[in-house]
Amino acid sequence: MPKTIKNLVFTACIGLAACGGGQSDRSAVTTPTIPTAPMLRDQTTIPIGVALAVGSFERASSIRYSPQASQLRNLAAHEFSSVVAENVMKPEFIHPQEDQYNWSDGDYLVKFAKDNGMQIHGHTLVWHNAIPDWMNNYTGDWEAMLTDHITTVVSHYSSDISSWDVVNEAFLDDGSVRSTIWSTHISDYIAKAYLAAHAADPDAELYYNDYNIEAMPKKLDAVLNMVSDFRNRNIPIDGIGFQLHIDRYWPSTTQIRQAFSRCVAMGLKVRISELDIRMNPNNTATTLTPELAELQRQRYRDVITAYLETVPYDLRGGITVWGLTDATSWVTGYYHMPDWPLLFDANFQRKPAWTGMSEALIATP
Ligand code: 9MR
Repeated sequence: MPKTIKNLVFTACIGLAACGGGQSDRSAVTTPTIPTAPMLRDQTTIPIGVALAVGSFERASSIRYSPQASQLRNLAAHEFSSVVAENVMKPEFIHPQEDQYNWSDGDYLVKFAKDNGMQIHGHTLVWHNAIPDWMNNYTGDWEAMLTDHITTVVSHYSSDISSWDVVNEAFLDDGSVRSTIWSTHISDYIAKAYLAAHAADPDAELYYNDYNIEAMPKKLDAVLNMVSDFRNRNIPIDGIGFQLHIDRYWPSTTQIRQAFSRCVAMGLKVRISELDIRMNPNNTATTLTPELAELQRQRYRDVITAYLETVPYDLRGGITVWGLTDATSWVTGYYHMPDWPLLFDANFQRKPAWTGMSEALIATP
């Protein structure tokens, strides 16, 4: 596939559209923080995505409400060709009361993406986390409630969202089914979720999304057994999302290649859906030294190369990183230690990690 490096006129247009999405911070239009070219999105024809914060509860990183919102939008629109909501399309935020949906932030993300020629991937319809209280405490017909949620959300976005994480993280690392409100109250809930999503938008690509499936073969066994069972029963599923929340040591690229290959052998699409690479998993570092940054460059390059060499073009659902800058990654808050897992630093500058990803995209069409 030939590479296209788009010209600076096009790049400038993207910048203006990116700044046009909000009303509160027009001054940022005159504050260029973006390198010129080539952008990641121009180095490949597969979707290169980023998870974006949108909600007011994500104020530090929100592309809508943060004081740096316009810079965040600029960076996202220039470098990436695909977006996913880091949080605002999860049930807790999009369906806060049984009779109330909150479309505002999700619609904002969709408009931003469309204004900038980006695809939108939906995340996520069914998960054990980010559930509103009313769902947790539900006393009615659970299957009807879940079907209604899926139908309403997928239908609302059917013109704009072409792929969904339908069920997220339904298995434990040992391959057993995770016990959740859904498994407790609805028999065969995973299959029912895919049927409901497909009925609401027959054109949408439907993914199963999980972490550690690149590293734990028994967990991937469970996912692929589910796919085989679905195929026997005519239940639609198109692909597997490998979150790839990984670190500098673990897992090996050999393990990652083997896991991708197993999906490819079954004709499944494969997305890298939430990529980030922790560089301080043992809490021994206090800064990203040049040596660590170089290791991260190589690690990003090797992981992306593994994907491109293992997954044939037609089965590539794309690569998405889980956040824009190191300053607001979920990783540091979750693990309570310093880290720098993403492609851009706190000042919106490309890191060596960016170079590693770029090297892989350019080397392996
Ligand atoms: O990055 C997300 C963080 O802001 C949220 O607090 C958290 C809980 O909703 O979810 C994080 O994103 C997760 C994603 O939705 C599913 N895979 C794991 C991600 C990191 O925890």
